[in-house]
Amino acid sequence: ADAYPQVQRNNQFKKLSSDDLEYFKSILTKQEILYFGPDSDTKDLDPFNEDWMRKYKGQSHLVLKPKTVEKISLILNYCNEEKLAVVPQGGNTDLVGASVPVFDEIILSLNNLNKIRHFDPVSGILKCDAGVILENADNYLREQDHIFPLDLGAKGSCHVGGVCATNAGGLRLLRYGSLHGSVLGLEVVMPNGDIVDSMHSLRKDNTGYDLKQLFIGAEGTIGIITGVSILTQPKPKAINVSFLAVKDFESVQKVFVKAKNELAEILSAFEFMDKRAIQLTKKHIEKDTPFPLEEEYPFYVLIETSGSSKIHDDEKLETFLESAMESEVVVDGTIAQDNTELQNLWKWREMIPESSQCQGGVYKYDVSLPLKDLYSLVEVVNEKLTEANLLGDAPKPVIAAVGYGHIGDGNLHLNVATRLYSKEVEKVLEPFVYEYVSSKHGSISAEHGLGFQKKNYISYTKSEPEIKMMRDLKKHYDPNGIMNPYKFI
Ligand code: FAD
Ligand code: 2HG
Ligand code: ZN
Repeated sequence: ADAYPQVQRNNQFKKLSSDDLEYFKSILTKQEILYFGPDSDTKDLDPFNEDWMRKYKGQSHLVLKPKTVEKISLILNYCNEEKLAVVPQGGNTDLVGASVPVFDEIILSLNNLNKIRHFDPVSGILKCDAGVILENADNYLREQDHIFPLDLGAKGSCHVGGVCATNAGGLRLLRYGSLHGSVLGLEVVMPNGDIVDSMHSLRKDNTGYDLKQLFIGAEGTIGIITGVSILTQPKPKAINVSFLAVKDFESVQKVFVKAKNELAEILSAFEFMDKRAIQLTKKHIEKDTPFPLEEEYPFYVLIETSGSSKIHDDEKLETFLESAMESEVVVDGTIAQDNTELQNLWKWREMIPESSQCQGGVYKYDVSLPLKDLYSLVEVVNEKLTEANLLGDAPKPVIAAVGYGHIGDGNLHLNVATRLYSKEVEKVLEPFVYEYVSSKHGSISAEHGLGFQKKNYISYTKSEPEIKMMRDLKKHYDPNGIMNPYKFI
């Protein structure tokens, strides 16, 4: 309660009793229950109570890790009857405080529901449990000459069900599209314990409402996803990565247009980062940057191509780069010569979230903005923090405010890396960032969701009728409000 003075525990939720525990023990094995009594230190539950950024921490004493869908159904039915609040949890890599309890909610972890169910190599459709780790699903698919249609830096921990619950976008959305398109079916346990089997494997199915969409991006506020049916993609035979330096943000946009036109069907990622993001990452990973940082390169772009013919793709990329450098849209560039170099170039992009988080604290804003306005947010935030005398060498709290993200999706990540979490810094940033995004007709959450962090700010992007419709849906399916309370809805 002290940690979150702005919210009160809802006393309509029951506090866990010994009878409740006895019930859970009667349906689960010892390996499926992690419990620490009311007077005990819950330190061993920190990995479940605390989020990846170490910004949010709940006080749950109980983690349930059921191994079957039927047990999840029994648990939810009981919690609903008894009015015990529940937080569904996947890999706990969420970045908006959605995956951890706020008070004493029971954590329902999907860690033990982790089997691949079926793969059809002809259609490319994978069916798996929600708790399969994304990287494990991708490795399994690679053995079958396919890939998962989503990739992100947290792949070693996040779950297939977790990425669906957040509707994660990731690094190749521009090529493979959103999960709203590639997920073909879900299996869901509703708050009353009903199991809704909607594990379809049809590309086309226009028979009424597309119910699975209700759970994709719902952040565990309506039901628990237990199974996922998803269209996967053939494994590309040739991958190239090129890292480019450009002189201003206008050139980032010019390179993007050029890449769409000239790399066309083989373009699989178009990411950008500013110089400050690279400086921060260099400090963290202690490696030599692809280009000397003394050069005045304010922006960097990572372009990936994926195709079926190496000779064809190499030629296309080289021609593209030559002409981009000739026309001075690109001022410097390198192409990975082998897989190790390719991985190293990707590191300069994928390590930014960790590099901005590990210095003490980080304020993360994940926004959609029209491309022409995308970087202006980073500039105004830097100005505001400087004006407030909060940015610079210690003891100032802010180390750097950096910008990077998925240009192909119009998605900026603004990370304000700090030496500690500070209310003073937060006050400068919020609600300013949300107001700014709203004034440009953007979205205050492009891909990470709303969670606890943005619970009070949804109206900056959604209208009153839209919010009402969401509330009505929530009330209808979760009348006792037990699913992931205190979050955005
Ligand atoms: P959790 O963090 O455990 O949970 C996320 C939300 O989903 C919570 O609300 C939780 O209650 C709910 N939930 C989880 N599992 C279920 C389920 N089975 N049923 C119902 N609800 C459930 N996101 C992007 O979009 N793009 C990126 O490129 C990206 N990169 C990242 C890189 C790093 C290093 C990190 C740490 C995070 C990144 N993210 C990114 C954030 C992203 O939201 C998560 O990594 C991922 O989507 C969450 O999956 P998870 O299994 O960890 O879910
Ligand atoms: C990414 O694109 C993720 O790397 C994380 O979405 C962004 O940490 C962030 O702000
Ligand atoms: Zn992202």
